Amino acid sequence: MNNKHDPSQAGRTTAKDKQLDAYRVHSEGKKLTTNQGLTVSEDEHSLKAGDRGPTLMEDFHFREKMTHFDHERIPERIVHARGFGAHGYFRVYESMESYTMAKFLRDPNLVTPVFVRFSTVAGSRGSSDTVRDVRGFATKFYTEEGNYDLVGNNMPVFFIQDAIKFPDFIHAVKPEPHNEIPQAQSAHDTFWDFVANNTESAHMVMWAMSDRALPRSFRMMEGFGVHTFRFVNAEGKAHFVKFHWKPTLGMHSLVWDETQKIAGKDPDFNRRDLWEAIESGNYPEYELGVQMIPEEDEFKFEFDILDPTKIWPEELIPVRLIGKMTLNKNTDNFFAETEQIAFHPGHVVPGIDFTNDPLLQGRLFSYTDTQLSRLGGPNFHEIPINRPIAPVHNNQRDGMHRMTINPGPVSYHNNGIAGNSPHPVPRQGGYEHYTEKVEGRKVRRRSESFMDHYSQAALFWNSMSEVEKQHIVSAFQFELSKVKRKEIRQRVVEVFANVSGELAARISEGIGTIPPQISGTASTGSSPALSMMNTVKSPKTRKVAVLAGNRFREQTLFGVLTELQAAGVIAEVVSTRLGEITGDQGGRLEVMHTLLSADSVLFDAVLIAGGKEGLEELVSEPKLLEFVNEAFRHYKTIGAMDEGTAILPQKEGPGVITTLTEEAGKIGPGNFGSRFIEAIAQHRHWTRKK
Ligand code: HDE
Repeated sequence: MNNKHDPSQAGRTTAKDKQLDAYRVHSEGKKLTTNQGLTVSEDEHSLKAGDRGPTLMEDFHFREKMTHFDHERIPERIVHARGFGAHGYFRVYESMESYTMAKFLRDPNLVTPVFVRFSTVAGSRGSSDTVRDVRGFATKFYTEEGNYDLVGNNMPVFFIQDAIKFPDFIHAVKPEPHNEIPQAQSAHDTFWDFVANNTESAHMVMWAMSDRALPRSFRMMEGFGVHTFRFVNAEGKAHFVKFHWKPTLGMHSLVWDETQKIAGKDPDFNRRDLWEAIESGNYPEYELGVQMIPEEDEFKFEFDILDPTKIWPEELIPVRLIGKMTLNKNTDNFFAETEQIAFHPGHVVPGIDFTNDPLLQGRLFSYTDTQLSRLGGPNFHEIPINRPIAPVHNNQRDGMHRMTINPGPVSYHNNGIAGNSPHPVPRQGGYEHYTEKVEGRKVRRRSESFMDHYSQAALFWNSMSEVEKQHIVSAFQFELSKVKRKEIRQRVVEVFANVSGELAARISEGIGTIPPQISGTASTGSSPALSMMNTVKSPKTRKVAVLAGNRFREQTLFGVLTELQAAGVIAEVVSTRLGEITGDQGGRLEVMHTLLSADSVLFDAVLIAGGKEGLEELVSEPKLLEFVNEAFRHYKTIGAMDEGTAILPQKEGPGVITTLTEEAGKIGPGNFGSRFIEAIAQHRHWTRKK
């Protein structure tokens, strides 16, 4: 049963956590055994005929150990192979019972355990985190009424409108089949050939070329259910609904050059960030939002509300924030939890139903099907991470890896021997599908109302700030310049001229294509909610590299470090060698990184401490200036105190905070700390001239 109390206050224990506890095995201080429970006396040497003789077949211990090892891998997910998960809990703010029967959305006292898996889509399990890609955002709610899965992405639309095209789209974006190149990238011929020939992808391509595809952190991106679902209340009244996750830290992205460097310096950048945030008690939070349309208003909009390539602009249909999810516990075991979790948009609870969105309809088949080969059979729901906390009783039996022992002779319905149990529960909590009226001829066709491929792509473009527009143009240019076939590049520019003549003309500059003579745009509308510029700005959990050496100026640095800590900023000292450095008055600081192991791309901001001697030592390493200059080029906040100001590429400008600015010529902290923190909260200083 779900906890009635807040798990963050109670040792992070949820009903799911208690259930998992039954499967956790702690081996500290225990004897080594085989899988049969036999105590092992020796684990270094195989059983041999003589010291230098052959290994014997009868060495059951060797055979068992090696056989298990030989089979330790399972197929990676065909899409979303690289992912990272965490446990948490969800609570609704106020009862949503006038819209939905779902119990976890009706009772504000109910704490529902969740497991979330974030992922990239195209790359293999071992690819890097910071590639240009859509991010998966899949949530399993372990509710009292059974598991509910909200299997979403960090972008609200999709590349295609009908599930039958999914294999084609994925084949096009994955590495090309003849040579398995390139890994985890859309910058290649087949992806862009698909885009050029399947114009329904235009809107989603705009999102994929935007900064949304480069999240700074899983903690700083939105999530979307994408499809239109249905809420149904106890009276049977339905509302169309779209789901949103809004991160309380706001939405923030990396810059492209930075993502490429991080991919080499720390391929685990996003997963490490999530892990460390949870370990240090900075629990990521997301508010759940819903947009709702009463059933009778289905046809009141310019777009078809069932088309998954369309958003419902927030200015038209407001997002109502109805609850909050907090992630507060890392996994104990990546494979057992993150790798074996099986999501499915068809895992629903009473009060949540589907619509006829043809993309959603196809997904309802695919997700169980894929687990059969990935998790090896029909009993994957019995794997601990997948088990509902609600009891399971049915007549399903047997199959690979069956764990449950169902006593008794009866495994059919209707039966007399077992009093007809387990028995269905009509109209008393049993799931009943919404009795939507459906009528039609069997056709392989797309509705006419799905045919507008460009208006919302233009809406997205129009809603961007100039900085975001420039990033989109550069992304198109980067990607298309990796496309070898000239005719594909040309076709892509022609397709996007239908979105905006300006966009096509700007992409064309520098990639040798000829933009068609179109100057208009498919829509003049805009939706400010689409821009990331208007997001929440907070310094919390931002990482600052403190460049300091021996005899650093203690008086100024210690004060600022205290202020940073109070603001929730994480400061880590980078110096020439690990160990401790000593300030000019004997105070000490632990060095976390050397210039050899750290890079500015792994930090949000840089702080250069004062102190002539230490700085001279730092500057003797060529990497030091590169560190500062790169942070500057990536629009990051740079703070410099006292003599540290000497190594700034520019002494003033947006996001450059110094002790000079206030009291020119004088050394002293002034209000440096608060100005530095305020600048960090801005995330990036886009107006900086370089
Ligand atoms: Fe998925 N998708 N998908 N997808 N998807 C899978 O299921 C599929 C789509 C999404 O962390 C697979 O268990 C089809 C949209 C996420 O484990 C597979 C179509 C959205 C994850 C599958 C779509 C998603 C998946 C592969 C077109 C956003 C990772 C492994 C109709 C709303 C879940 C698996 C995790 C995973 C099929 C389109 C999100 C093959 C056929 C749209 C977040 O079943």
